[in-house]
Amino acid sequence: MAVEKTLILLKPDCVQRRLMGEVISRFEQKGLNLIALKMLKVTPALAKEHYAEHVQKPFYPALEKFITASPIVAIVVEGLEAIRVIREMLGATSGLKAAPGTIRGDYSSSRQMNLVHASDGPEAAAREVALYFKPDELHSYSPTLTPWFKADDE
Ligand code: 3AN
Repeated sequence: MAVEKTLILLKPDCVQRRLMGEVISRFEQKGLNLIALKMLKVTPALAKEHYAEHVQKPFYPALEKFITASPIVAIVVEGLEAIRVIREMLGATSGLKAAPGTIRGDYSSSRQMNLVHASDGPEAAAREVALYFKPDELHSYSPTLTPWFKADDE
């Protein structure tokens, strides 16, 4: 099992709706480590880099308007299979389709205002972490509770 880093964004709707603590708590309670965290305003240029795969799509102007409308929080989370685990914790892209018990399923009723972004694979994670953080802003550490989250041979 690989220890992975993944980029999380608490999107403008998450910040505005006072759900930052709730979402961060879920990652902490799962046993994942937050190793970098900052609040920032996404510029149109950063939005185009982040959403490079969507820039040509008809919905992109609305997506850019939304993601640049209000501050976001960027977080790097580290943990075993963190990329897949967190995508599953978020649920489907649309809050209307996301399963109950997932973050979007519990708190979102929207495809655009779906509260949280998470990298969808190892290449995206490496690219996206580098978009928001310099290498010396990442702070890996071993929590003292580690022996209580999983057995040594897992
Ligand atoms: P996820 O956040 O689950 O990785 P992506 O990367 O496919 O989802 O989409 C990112 C954002 O792009 C969505 N939150 C939504 O705002 C917008 N988006 C994606 N697909 C569509 C679509 N078919 N129509 C409108 N907006 C879309």
